[in-house]
Amino acid sequence: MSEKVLEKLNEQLNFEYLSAWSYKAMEIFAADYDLKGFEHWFAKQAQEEVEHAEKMKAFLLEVDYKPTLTDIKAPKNDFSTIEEAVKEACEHEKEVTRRINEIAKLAYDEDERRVFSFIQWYIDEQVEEEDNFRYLLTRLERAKDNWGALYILDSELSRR
Ligand code: OFO
Repeated sequence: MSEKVLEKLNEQLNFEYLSAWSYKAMEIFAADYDLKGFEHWFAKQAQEEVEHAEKMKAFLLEVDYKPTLTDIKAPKNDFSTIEEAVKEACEHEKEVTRRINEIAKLAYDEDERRVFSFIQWYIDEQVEEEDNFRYLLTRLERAKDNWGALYILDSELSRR
């Protein structure tokens, strides 16, 4: 199999852990900000990111490539508002989509059909990921400094 494609997938496996790490930092920020719904929501999101990484790990092992874990860059820990944290998450997800698309393109160019097929799940998943964060950001932008609206949203998020 193309080493180049597998290395790229391994790089993404590490990036998925970085996503989990970033959302863990947002979970802690939300907890410290007394927004329990957001705390819960980010905790779930971090869990999902670990699942994304695990799925890649399993695939790489199945095709006889041993995954390597690298350093994880410290995430941003402080934000001035919860809106700023969610805005940062939105940008992060756009970056994930860009990277996933890059893997799909490389797999296609290298005629690596198993990776091309495998990565389709992530392409679809990113539609939902970006939509979730955009929805949250829109609601936050509309709530602005209205704490009543923010608490309604917070309680909604605790049901994720
Ligand atoms: Fe793994 O999708 Fe978000 O980052």
